[in-house]
Amino acid sequence: LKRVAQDVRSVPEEKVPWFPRQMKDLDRCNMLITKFDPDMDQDHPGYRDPEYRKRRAFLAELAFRYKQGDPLPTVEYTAEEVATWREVYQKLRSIYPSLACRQFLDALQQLENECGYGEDRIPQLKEVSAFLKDKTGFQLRPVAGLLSARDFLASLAFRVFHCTQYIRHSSAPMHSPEPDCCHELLGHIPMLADKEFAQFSQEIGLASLGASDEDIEKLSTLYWFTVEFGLCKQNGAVKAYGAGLLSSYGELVYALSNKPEYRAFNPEETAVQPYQDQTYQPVYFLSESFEDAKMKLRRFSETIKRPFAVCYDPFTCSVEVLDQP
Ligand code: HBI
Ligand code: FE
Repeated sequence: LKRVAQDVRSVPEEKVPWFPRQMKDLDRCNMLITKFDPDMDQDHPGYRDPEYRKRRAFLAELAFRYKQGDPLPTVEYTAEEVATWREVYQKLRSIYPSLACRQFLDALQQLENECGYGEDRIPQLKEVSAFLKDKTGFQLRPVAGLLSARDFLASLAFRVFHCTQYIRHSSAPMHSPEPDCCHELLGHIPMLADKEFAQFSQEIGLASLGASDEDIEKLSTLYWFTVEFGLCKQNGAVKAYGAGLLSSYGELVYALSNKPEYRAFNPEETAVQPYQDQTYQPVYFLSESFEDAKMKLRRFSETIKRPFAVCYDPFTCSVEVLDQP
């Protein structure tokens, strides 16, 4: 009863959407979006492949059963899956040195040296999670597919990153309509090993907790144009740091050609820019540095109205909710 009374006091009038307060609450952040999955989307390259769909259902089950704190499931990948990985890895690896940002290249080198990254095998989430934990405190959690923006962003507040464990269909190695392990392991993981970038990611997550649907849409658009498709300046050249670019050969080359339009990253503008999830982006946003992007995002977050403030306690891995005076 006492708790109810306190809750009522801290959230006057407007209803605040539920959000996780402790890491184990992430077990409830499991809302999947099925628009790109191979059972629902007729354009998915695996839609007409019953073997592929069976495999996906098996891996989905592993993710559904996972509870916070469980050991991460190990997957025995088939020869066909490893062949797809090899093709993706070789193709992308060859263009990274000229197109990817410095932080990405440094971390990928470390992952190759210390974490079994390479073209011959698909890294296991367990080993990658341990690597990240050492570098930035981020850890991984398996997920069966595309998660709702609210649930996905909430986990970032706890430095938890949801990772799919399946691989794209072998008929389309250069593109996947949904996240897959190539996207997570090649696109996201190296960046999450960078301290500045890890903090940037967590701050988007913290800003999302209990936010209105409208603000979630803005934050997820910001996430899209930074974490997924962001570019940054380094030594006078434009480099990619977005995971959607770093896991798609075609779009990475396109984004760094002279064809697309670039604009300076500015959260107010970026947050309302319409985006493309079917084809290449019509516009990319360029940051001066992660430090700069983080500061701008922080200022923007302060303009998001919530009837409370949140503060992450790294000792208990929980979110403290403070009443705003
Ligand atoms: N779900 N599994 C998964 N992986 C992502 O990268 C992902 C997601 N859901 C939403 C999302 N990314 C973002 O594009 C934003 O909507 C937050
Ligand atoms: Fe992603």
